[in-house]
Amino acid sequence: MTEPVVDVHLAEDHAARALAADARTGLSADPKTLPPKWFYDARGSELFEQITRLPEYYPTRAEREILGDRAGEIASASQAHTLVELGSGSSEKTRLLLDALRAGGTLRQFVPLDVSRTALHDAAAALAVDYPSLVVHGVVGDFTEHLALLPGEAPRVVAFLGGTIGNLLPAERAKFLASLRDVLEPGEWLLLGTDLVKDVETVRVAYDDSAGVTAEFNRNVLHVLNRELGADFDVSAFDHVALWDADNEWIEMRLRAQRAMRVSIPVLDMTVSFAEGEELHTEISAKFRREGITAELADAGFDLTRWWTDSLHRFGLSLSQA
Ligand code: AVJ
Repeated sequence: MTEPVVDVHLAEDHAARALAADARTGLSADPKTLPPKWFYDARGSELFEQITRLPEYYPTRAEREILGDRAGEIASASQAHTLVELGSGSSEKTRLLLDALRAGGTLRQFVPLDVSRTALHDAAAALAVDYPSLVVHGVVGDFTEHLALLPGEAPRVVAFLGGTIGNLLPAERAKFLASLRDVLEPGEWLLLGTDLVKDVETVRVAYDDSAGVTAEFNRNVLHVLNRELGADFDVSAFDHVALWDADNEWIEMRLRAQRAMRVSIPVLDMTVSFAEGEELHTEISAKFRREGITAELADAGFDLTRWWTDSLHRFGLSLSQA
């Protein structure tokens, strides 16, 4: 691999400012809310890796099964010169796509976009050995804000995997898909992973595993606030809650205060009170149906041309054209 280029579209202190702003807004709201992107410090990313290996957490394995079966079809349909990956996917899934595009003879460039500069450098270093002729052009940025700057020679396939689109609220999803469509040329591609609606218990235990890893992952956001904002959350005084919202067809994670408390957040010059049993909302993870996601993509100007699921119909992967 030639020396990787990394464009930085985030100021050095962007993360610190964004976290402070999100915490101020979210902890003043009713109900209290924090965006899920703040789970992923080094410890949170490691806990998420552990989650992907839990027996109850099926999405990662289901999506990998689909990619293993369909990467060749994705490569031949798209004829992509550039693979763009939004968010640091597991390098294993990335490799399935890179291998297929290379075998098809079209691959030239890989553009990973992530908020974490270290995640990008690690990804680039790991690929350097096995893809010597691949041009890697990493972008440090937030996929909800920095799509306009996506480099890469057309036609591109933009991969947004893992079901992460389900962490956005419907209005945020619509905005994200429309802005992605805006930056693509007609004929370019979106490869989108979406977890599917299924029996409630299967979903619930995927977000409330028996080993308690997801509970630790959820509580980790309070450690992040303690470290980054000087807060004094008693992390062990919050219970992990995962509940299915049948109307919205999403699973919600919350942190429930075991007792009344006051938490001081010096960096924000703020004190936050929790009532006993009060719940801090930390994540939604929407589950999709084929018709629903097809319509959302169409509304944004994408034509869903291929749709695949794993053998147990738990997860959907769609290939859409701008
Ligand atoms: C990485 C966003 C796809 O929503 O399933 C895992 C994160 N949250 N367990 C998901 C997560 C709780 C995950 N995504």
